[in-house]
Amino acid sequence: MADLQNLQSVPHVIPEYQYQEGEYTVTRGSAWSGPGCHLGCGVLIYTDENERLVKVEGDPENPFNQGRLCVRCLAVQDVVNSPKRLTSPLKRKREDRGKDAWEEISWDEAYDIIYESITTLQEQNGKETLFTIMGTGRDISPWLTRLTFSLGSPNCVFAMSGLSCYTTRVVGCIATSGSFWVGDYSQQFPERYDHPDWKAPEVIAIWGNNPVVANSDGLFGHWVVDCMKRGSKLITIDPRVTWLAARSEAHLGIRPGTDAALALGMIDYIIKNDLYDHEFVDKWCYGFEELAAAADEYPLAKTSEITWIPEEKIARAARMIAESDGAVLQWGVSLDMCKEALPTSSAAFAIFAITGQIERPGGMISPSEILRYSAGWGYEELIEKKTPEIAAKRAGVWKPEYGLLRSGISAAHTDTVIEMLETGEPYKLSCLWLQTANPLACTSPDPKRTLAALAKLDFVVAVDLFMTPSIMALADIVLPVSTFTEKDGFRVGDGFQRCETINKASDPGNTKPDTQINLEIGKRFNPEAWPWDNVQEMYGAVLRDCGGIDGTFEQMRDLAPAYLPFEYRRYETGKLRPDGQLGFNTPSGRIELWSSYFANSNLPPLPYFEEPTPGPLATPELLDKYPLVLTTGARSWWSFHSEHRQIPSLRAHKPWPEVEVHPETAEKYGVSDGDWVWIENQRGRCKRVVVVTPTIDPRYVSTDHGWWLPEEKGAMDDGLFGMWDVDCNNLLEWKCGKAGFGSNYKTMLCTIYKVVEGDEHNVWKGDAAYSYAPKKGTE
Ligand SMILES: Nc1nc2c(c(=O)[nH]1)N[C@H]1C(S)=C(S)[C@@H](COP(=O)(O)OP(=O)(O)OC[C@H]3O[C@@H](n4cnc5c(=O)[nH]c(N)nc54)[C@H](O)[C@@H]3O)O[C@H]1N2
Ligand SMILES: Nc1nc2c(c(=O)[nH]1)N[C@H]1C(S)=C(S)[C@@H](COP(=O)(O)OP(=O)(O)OC[C@H]3O[C@@H](n4cnc5c(=O)[nH]c(N)nc54)[C@H](O)[C@@H]3O)O[C@H]1N2
Ligand code: SF4
Ligand SMILES: [Mo]
Repeated sequence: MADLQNLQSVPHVIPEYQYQEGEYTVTRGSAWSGPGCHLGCGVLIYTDENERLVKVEGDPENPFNQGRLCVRCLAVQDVVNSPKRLTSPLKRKREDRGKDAWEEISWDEAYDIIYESITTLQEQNGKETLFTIMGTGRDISPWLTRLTFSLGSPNCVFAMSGLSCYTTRVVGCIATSGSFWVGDYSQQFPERYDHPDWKAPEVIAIWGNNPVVANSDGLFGHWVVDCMKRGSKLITIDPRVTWLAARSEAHLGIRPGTDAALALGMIDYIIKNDLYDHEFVDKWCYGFEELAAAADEYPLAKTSEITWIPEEKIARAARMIAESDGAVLQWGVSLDMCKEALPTSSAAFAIFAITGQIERPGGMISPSEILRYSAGWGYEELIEKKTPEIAAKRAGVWKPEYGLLRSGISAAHTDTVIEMLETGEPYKLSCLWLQTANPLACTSPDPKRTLAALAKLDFVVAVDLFMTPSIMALADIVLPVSTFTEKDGFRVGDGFQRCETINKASDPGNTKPDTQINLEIGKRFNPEAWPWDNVQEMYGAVLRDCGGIDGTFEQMRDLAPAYLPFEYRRYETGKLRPDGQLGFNTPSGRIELWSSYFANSNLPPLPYFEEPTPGPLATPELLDKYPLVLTTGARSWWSFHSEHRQIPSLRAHKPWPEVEVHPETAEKYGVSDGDWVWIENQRGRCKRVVVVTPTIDPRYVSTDHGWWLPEEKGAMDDGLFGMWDVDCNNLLEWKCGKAGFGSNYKTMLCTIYKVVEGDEHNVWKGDAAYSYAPKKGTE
């Protein structure tokens, strides 16, 4: 339980959160939520006398980012003030779906239509007929899950196949250790690098992550560089030579999708060479012998053959981790984006468990959080306890092999939702609330299949900052949302141990914050579940219910950024378990290398590797036509997923989608730097500009994701803002791992060839979805 008095605040030179600097009002706050980022860096927001946003600067007094910002925050005024923003609720007739035929309406009219349409469809088809979709989410998770559950539906969906972002790492860790772990960069201390208990990690293993660009999952990328300046050595496991890889002691240029084999190979090397931490393993690990037997199948030579990494590099990296006094697993989404992602995460984490890198300075830590109000808010109260018969209808929970969905996760299963839309079984999904997601141009694989499935819906509401291909194709009602400079809120989560407030600085015009929209709509449907008069009051209730803090939003704002006290080695003091017993929060009280959590969910209890399919070894029959290994979605500075393409100052840096190709490969395929090419495989193709670079292995190509062209015409018949030509998810498929988690976003096969005159656009004919394809280029 946190108490206001227990929280440590940061002394500010100017104590007020809002003050005057010359002609500007400056508002201190956090950059969580749209546009863009997850991270919530400390910002100073400058507004003029008309409450117009002028600029944003990094807050030098905020320990998190210490004044530093990346380009998307520095350009945020161009997004907030963009003439392309949605500024009014819109409606469109059902028969006009796909056409650019919107009519501006009032908020009241929009709410009336939403209330009537959803009520009618729920009366006809049952409450569960409604589902909601979010993408990566920013600060939306609690509000959207509560909205879903308060409307009586169990179906809140993260639109990725296999929920393959973050969830798999979290579940993989919780299944073995009862907690989620992050690297110790001193982020839990307001004094940061000067805190006497902290020491820099000796080794940071950057695995399928590009921290300086992505700043993902609670990590501000600069911290890695800060630690390097304090002596940390790097290992980078990435098919590309990233900026950090070029500064690493060892770069392991892995074949995409083979990370589980690498992890098992490293475990085997560590055990065979007696490099593991005997004391920690004996006292605090369970199932070591079984793990050793599983890893025994991955000797160095075989591991090297699978991963295409030289044996000596694997050995060196394993040794560096094992021999260090403090090593961090700095993992990224690439570990979630293979089909068998759960065993991949457990295997990678096991390396750090058997080498004892847990709960110690410069190792892996699991800071407690001030507020735990993330995804799932209200599931127990509004669905599980109230309507167990509806809980049993949550998409996917009835499948025996998806046992994990029944073990503390409240998400509906995305791949199952697509099947349900296609078959109408076991029940009909008829209405969708889409908030903070662009499934067609970004989140979901196989946009043709996704569109065909979603186009069957009877009613679709979308809540966004901008018009998108998904909204143009599907929505009946659109609600315009406010940015982080235009609203109040909290920044929590990701193992931060701190709480920041998002503080309203600029005029939102006729837009509303997600929280307010969900509160207002929630009240119409189910006032009991939304008893608060305004969002500030709701935040006070959240503080009380989810943080045990008896305080108001305004008090929290004055304290922010506020920190909880932190200590290391809590498994020795009983502070990692709710029952106060020593050890970890698992049935055995130890880190379960053999996981009873997995076993109880009908899953293999030990980590394992499966060849990526399709892949050069799993589907050799495809190799003649598609000999290159394709990885997608490596982040770039200038955009966040499918956002920012309509912001000229950011687009100027990277005007077109790109594919990275090694010089030898470029020569072999007859393409040069700057050429437009098609990347193609058995599922589809997309257009890219070639970037010839020695930083990628000749056998792989890497391309960016989330592309659409807001400058092109948007109507379905005009090609949905060019997305059919440039969306790399055309090459991906809906196919998740055995347990329902993980999908091959980062590992496919492909070929590349030049775009030639007369073949500049995708032409699709035939089934229902294809009829939505552009007319351009059709005969
Ligand atoms: N091929 C390939 N595809 C991928 C990936 C990959 O690596 N490769 N990565 C995947 C990953 S990890 C993720 S998490 C998903 C992300 O997928 P999404 O979350 O769907 O993508 P975004 O473009 O970030 O956001 C979707 C929409 O949210 C809107 N938005 C932004 N902020 C707000 C806000 O505060 N409120 C509201 N209501 N709307 C807002 C944006 O304008 C945008 O239209 O994409 C996935 N897609
Ligand atoms: N600027 C920006 N920042 C973002 C986002 C964004 O769109 N733009 N998206 C946010 C979101 S939702 C997420 S999930 C995070 C993701 O951020 P990261 O976890 O950093 O993910 P990526 O950049 O997709 O991939 C990281 C690295 O993994 C490498 N890689 C590709 N395939 C494989 C593989 O099979 N194995 C291994 N070991 N490495 C591989 C890529 O070459 C890349 O350099 O970023 C967040 N931050
Ligand atoms: S990581 Fe970059 S874009 Fe994200 S909040 Fe921080 S400065 Fe802004
Ligand atoms: Mo993500």
